[in-house]
Amino acid sequence: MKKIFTKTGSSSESLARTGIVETYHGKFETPIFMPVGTQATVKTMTPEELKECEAQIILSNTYHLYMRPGSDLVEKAGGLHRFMNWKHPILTDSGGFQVFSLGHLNKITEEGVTFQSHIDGSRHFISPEKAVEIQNQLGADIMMVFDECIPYPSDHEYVRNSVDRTTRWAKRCIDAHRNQDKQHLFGIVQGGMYHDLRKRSAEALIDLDFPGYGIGGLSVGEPKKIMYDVLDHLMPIMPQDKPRYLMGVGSPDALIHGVLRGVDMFDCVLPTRIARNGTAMTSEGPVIIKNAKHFESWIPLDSDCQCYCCRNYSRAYLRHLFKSNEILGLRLLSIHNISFLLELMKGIRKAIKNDCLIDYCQEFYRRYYQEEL
Ligand code: PRF
Ligand code: ZN
Repeated sequence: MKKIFTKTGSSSESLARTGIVETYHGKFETPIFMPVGTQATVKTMTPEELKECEAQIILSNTYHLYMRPGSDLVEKAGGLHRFMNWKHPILTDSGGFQVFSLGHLNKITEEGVTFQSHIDGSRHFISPEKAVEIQNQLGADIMMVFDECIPYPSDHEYVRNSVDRTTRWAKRCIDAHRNQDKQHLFGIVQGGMYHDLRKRSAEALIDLDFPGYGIGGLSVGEPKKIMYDVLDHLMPIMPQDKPRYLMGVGSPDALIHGVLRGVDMFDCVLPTRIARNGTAMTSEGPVIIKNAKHFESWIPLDSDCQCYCCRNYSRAYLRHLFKSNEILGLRLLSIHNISFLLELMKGIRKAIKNDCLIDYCQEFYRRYYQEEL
């Protein structure tokens, strides 16, 4: 399999590493956070604004784009990059997770999944082949295999059968993939909270020699300790020379714990979602901008932040925008939160290169959570 990951640094105190991933639309540095653009837009932000926040790769969703506007239309537009005017790397999730969490699931069989649209209730069928065909049409730089994301908790026998089916589906995805030079297809490790099944899933997928691996089925309602335990057992058996992507995870604490265990890529709707309900992530912890205490506050959201929002606007103004339901408020907080997480990842990459990652994370943790790491 074509090598897409080059390791550029490592940490003597943990499994963390820095690297570069090469794709058809350019390179990105790891560890990285990928802002989520579910419907071919990172909500409220233009591609220029994303670039100014130093986003290097964004994520979009097969399930949503297939339902609306349809992958045929996106293909006619010249692919997702042209359609949404983002010229840099894009990763698309397979729809596996969304079918299970959003649609009204009707039936899972060996062939695939039947479900009803979350938009109009119409019936659809997605198979591994179909998920790959749609992602080939969308033209993302990194595509994900069609998997089953198992709810937490699930019993061992159910998870074992599901893991084995996800492995068989992964093989079918490889066979269906039509654009191997331009689009990299990642496998997804499942296995719930069971260490033996995580190992079984990882080993089977490693045999299939994917260029990179997602770690799915985590952050689905289990206690954080369970997620970190799974990573502790799983990460040491993952290939060193391939990127590892912890799917749907992006709170500051989980980013730090993931990086310390050797995760390279993350995505999460958290920064943009909480921005739209008026919560900013700052180096001193979350700020709820509507709080009365910001009424006459002339300081920026975060005095350590250089983003467009923090360079130009006071908390008092941002509070006013949110109190008045002005759209600019949603935009400015989204810009800030995305910048904040990307800046955290940049600091993490620098700390790994200088081999002072634990110090960096402890310092961040103390300021953000007023807690020890
Ligand atoms: N599978 C896929 N996408 C995902 C997940 C998964 O398990 C998760 C779980 N956190 C988020 N996104 N395909
Ligand atoms: Zn800012």
